[in-house]
This record gives sequence, C-alpha cells and structure tokens, in this order.
Amino acid sequence: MNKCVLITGATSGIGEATARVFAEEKYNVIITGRRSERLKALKAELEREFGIRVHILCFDIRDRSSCEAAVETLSEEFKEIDVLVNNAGLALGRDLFHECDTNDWNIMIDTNIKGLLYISRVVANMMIRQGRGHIVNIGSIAGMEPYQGGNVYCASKHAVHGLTECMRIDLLGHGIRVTEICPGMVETEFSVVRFKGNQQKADEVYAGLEPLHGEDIAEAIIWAVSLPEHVNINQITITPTAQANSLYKVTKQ
Ligand code: NDP
Ligand code: 8X3
Repeated sequence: MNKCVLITGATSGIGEATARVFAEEKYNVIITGRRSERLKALKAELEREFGIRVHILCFDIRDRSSCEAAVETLSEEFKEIDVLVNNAGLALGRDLFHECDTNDWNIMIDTNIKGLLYISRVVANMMIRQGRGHIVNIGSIAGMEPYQGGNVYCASKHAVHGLTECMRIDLLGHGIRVTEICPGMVETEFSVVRFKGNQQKADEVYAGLEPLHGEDIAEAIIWAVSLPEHVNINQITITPTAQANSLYKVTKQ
C-alpha cells in the first residue's frame, strides 16, 4: 500500500513542489489550499504522471472547524496519514511595526500559527492512534533572525520554531517524528503576496542573485522523511549560496 502525505498550501511554491516530489516517490497525496482550480489541475497532473492517488481538500486553514472537518471526513484510502507538511503560510507587508495594518497581523497570526495548530492537532491524534507519523513544519530564517519590517511575520515564524520544539517533546513516545525546515529566500508567490500584487517590488527581492526554488526545499523535506524511522532531523536551515542569513546577501550588478 502507498504511504500518504498531507501537504497544506499546495497550490503554489514550496507546497506544490513538495506534492510533486512525494508523488514521484509513490506517496498518495492530500493537497490543500483555497484555490480549487489549481488543486484540480495539480491532482490531474500528479495522477497522470505518477500513477498515484490525489485527494483535494479545499478550505481556508484559518477556520478551525473546516480544518477538523476536512481531516475527519477523509475516505478510508486517505485515512492513515504518514506525513504532514505544514506549509501553508504567508507574509503581508514590510512596514515598520508602528505603521502596520493590524488586519495583516491578524491574517498572518491566524494562518501561520493558528492554522498550523488546528491541522496539526487533528492529524497528530490520528498519528497517535497509528503509532507512527512525521510532522514537517515550514519555518523560516525569519524565525531565527528578525529583520526590519518583519515584525509579525518574524514573530509567527518564531512561534513555528517554538511549537516544533514543543510538539517533539509532547509527542515523544508515540513514534512521531517532528522536523522544522527553515528556508531563506525562495522565489515563489511569497513576495507577490507580501507586496499585495506588486510584481515589481516582488522581483526586486530576488534581483541580482539566484534564489532557492520550491524544488530545493521539497528535496530537503523528502530527504528528512526518507531516513530510517529511528532518525529525527530536528531542523534544517537552507539559504541560497548568495544569502548568509536574513541580513546579509550578495548581489551581482
Ligand atoms: P506561496 O505564496 O507560493 O504559497 C503559499 C501557500 O499557502 C499557497 O498554496 C496558499 O494557498 C497557502 N495559503 C495561504 N493562506 C492560506 C489560507 N488561509 N488557507 C489555506 N491555504 C493558504 O509561498 P511559499 O511557497 O513561498 O510559502 C510556503 C511556506 O514557506 C510559507 O509558510 C512561508 O512562510 C514559508 N517560507 C517561504 C519562504 C520564501 O522565501 N518563499 C522562505 C521561508 C519560509 P491558497 O492561496 O490557494 O489558499
Ligand atoms: C521568508 C524569508 O527572509 O523573506 O520566510 O522572511 S524572509
């Protein structure tokens, strides 16, 4: 029987690339996000290309009852989840703390922290019943080094770091591995979302250097998951070669 992975936020970027890599490894894949057309297109592509089964869960991760209903109503075929990749997330704005839109703060907190909590709780209980599982949380270097204008996004990723450490402790003894992946700059829709559709501002983030691609992060995730079950990779930090950390990068003119 194929193993099964649930990937939140699989409609673009890191999540979409991760779905492809797991499908290639013959996992059945549960993909989530709000954009149903993209989920349908990805399902068709993965089933055709890799001969695996894909299940779509289209919902807003900020809504606790939707998170619970989505997982609890899974069919028998998808009822045993081997791997959960908590990837759905976003940054909104890069304004100074005292000038931020508080609605942006709420959306980031509700998505990056509370959404991750809602899904993880229901899947963790499933994994406890199975006696095995692997939870992979997508953190960020923003959860390690704050930067100007990062405020609540940085705080939300610091929370992901703290939660990852706490989950590993609380789930000890249930055969559940817990890993945090902390990427630096990955060229996805992340910056377009952050700058609210301003493509020029988004492009400036990656100008003059080769950023990471979603596939680079997906490769790290599948590596950590594929190790023997007695091996837990606690944390992986990945930056482009041209980026040392949140503050230092080198660009070609
Ligand atoms: P993208 O914008 O390309 O993808 C974000 C994904 O999250 C989409 O599939 C989106 O789906 C989903 N998502 C956002 N909000 C919600 C919501 N309310 N409900 C359900 N799904 C939601 O960005 P990335 O691939 O770059 O981001 C993925 C993760 O990686 C995020 O957690 C981000 O913080 C993290 N990260 C990104 C880095 C980067 O430089 N790109 C660096 C470090 C970490 P939809 O809109 O269809 O709902
Ligand atoms: C995304 C990376 O540096 O833009 O988490 O915050 S950064």
